[in-house]
Amino acid sequence: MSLLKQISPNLFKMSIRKLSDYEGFKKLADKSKNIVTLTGAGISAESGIPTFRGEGGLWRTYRASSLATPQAFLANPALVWEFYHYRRTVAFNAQPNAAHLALAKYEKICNEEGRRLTVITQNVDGLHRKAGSEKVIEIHGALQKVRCTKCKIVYENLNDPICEALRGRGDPAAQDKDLPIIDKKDLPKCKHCQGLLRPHIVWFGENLDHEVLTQARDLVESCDLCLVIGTSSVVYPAAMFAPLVAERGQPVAEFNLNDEPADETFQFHFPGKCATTLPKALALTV
Ligand code: BJW
Ligand code: ZN
Repeated sequence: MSLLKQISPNLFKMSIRKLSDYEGFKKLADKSKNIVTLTGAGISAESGIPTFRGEGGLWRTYRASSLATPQAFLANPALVWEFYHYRRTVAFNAQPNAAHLALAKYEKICNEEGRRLTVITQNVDGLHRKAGSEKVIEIHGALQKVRCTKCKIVYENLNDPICEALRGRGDPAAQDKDLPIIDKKDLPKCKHCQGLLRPHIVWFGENLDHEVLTQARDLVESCDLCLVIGTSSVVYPAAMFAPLVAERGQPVAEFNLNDEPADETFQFHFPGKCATTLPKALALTV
């Protein structure tokens, strides 16, 4: 809790009101030429996709952070594939919400006016593209893609289940000990070389794709407005993007359930569910 909130709740409320100046934000957005939005799990929460660090962040008894590692895949590829089979099914069946749709609509308005809006997302659920956003940089990969552990090729695979052995598996309420073990030879195989496939996701301790990171950094270094939507801003390198924009003296607007901004250098903070606050801030009906 901030010191201001503790010593003067009224002053705190006034400062929050100033930070959530919807009219001021809209005026600024409409004259911005190169807008970057950095999104995280919170933007998909209202589409029924659990956030990582909130309630529902567990699968069976596992934290996502213990399964989303190269070590976990090496030790137990069947368990990690069960987890991702479940995540793929949830994401493939989810629909974009008003926050995704507002960004897609505002990108079109920007295009018509010779301005630019790009989504840099940490999410792997594909909902920005489903909503119609065209300029999307998926810095942590995508559930729709697979990568071969042998020949390294990356390709789209939308099959659900991705292989017969995973049919009916992945139930988050099941217990590992009650389920037959899936043989490694029955896990998803590369269509080119038959090597073991893995989800095309950036796991903890892995580097982001160099080209993708360069594209994201270029935007962070050149944008004139940054929107930070539904992210806890704790995972690097994404966590440093918005503070870098603010350091250049450019405005940052945060949309989060939290009452307080993640960084005191942010110019705007809109507390609440972003499916409500974002369309309101952009004055769009979706
Ligand atoms: C709402 C809402 C609503 C809810 N409306 N808001 C020390 C310092 C610096 C770096 C490191 C370090 N120690 C280790 C590292 C490296 C590590 C890292 O950053 N760790 C931190 C935890 C400290 N980073 C990496 O490993 C990255 N690689 C890398 O850095 O390589 C070089 C290197 C390696 C090793 C050491 C050092 C350097 C790779 C990161 C890849 C992250 N991948 C994951 C998993 C993907 C797996 C999968 O999806 O299956 O990506 S982690 C997980 O967190 C996922 C997310 O994209 C990411 C960010 O989470 P996000 O989106 O912010 O979600 P939540 O749940 O945290 O927050 C939701 C927010 O929404 C909350 O704020 C809510 O309030 C809000 N909200 N509902 C508005 N309706
Ligand atoms: Zn292969």
